[in-house]
Amino acid sequence: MPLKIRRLSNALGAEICDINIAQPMSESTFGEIHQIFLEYGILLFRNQHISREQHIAFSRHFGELDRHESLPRDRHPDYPELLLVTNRPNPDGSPSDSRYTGRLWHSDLSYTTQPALGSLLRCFNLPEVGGDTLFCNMSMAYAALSTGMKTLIADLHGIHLSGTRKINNAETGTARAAEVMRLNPPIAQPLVRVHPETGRKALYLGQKVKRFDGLTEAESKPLIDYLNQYATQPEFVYRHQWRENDLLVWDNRCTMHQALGDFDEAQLRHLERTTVMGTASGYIVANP
Ligand SMILES: O=C(O)CCC(=O)C(=O)O
Repeated sequence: MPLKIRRLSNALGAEICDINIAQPMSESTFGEIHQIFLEYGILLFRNQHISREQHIAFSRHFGELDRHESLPRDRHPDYPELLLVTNRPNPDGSPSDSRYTGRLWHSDLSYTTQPALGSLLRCFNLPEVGGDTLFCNMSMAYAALSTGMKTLIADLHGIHLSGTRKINNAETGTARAAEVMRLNPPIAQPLVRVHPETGRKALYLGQKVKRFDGLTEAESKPLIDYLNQYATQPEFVYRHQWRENDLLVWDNRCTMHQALGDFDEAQLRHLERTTVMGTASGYIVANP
């Protein structure tokens, strides 16, 4: 029997209903899930009371998992395949390094030469209200551009930086930011990427891009700002309101996302992510 799905928004996303991802899965069932993933860009599985091992095992169906060498401080101490996205303070009482993860529009690991294929984020704890995440469909956004704009941007490469920025006037972790920058030099990525499985073109940008290779920051900024605003307009967006035990899977090759700060930071928000490794893309920039 085909899987039951419920679309999440006009732009992207589908919930796969009535499935327990902890159960052993046949190749044909995963094949169906994979087709839905390629078609809708985001998959939602609700009510997944799974162990960390089961989260990791299910993620492996999508491909080889990253061990998060580019973000060593944010890894789970016992499971390098799990990245913590949490505001739970460290055991010594200091603030969590990952409490502001994802506050800029981005695609995971775009600042490496092997950007992520997909990410599987599982929700443990939520604030009373808010803590939502926005996603946008970058293939849909690309397809709706004018022919002239498509021609103009065809050969541009955006330089993706790994660094963080100040949020709410708080330093997001100077030592962590310095380490992430040292481990991850700026990488130029094609502004238009061809999805290796669907063949569809998609914009590949986000707020970690400050300029295009070969152009100055001042020359690049208007186009970067325009394309980021254009791609994140409501027509292309899905807003996910989390529930505990949600597992959300997204295709980083054709979507961007942003974690919102729309919640009381005194309340716990704790999620854990696996990251599926993608294909090689981009090059190190000598003079960032
Ligand atoms: O916390 C979230 O909602 C999203 C986290 C994020 O941006 C990421 O895992 O890349």
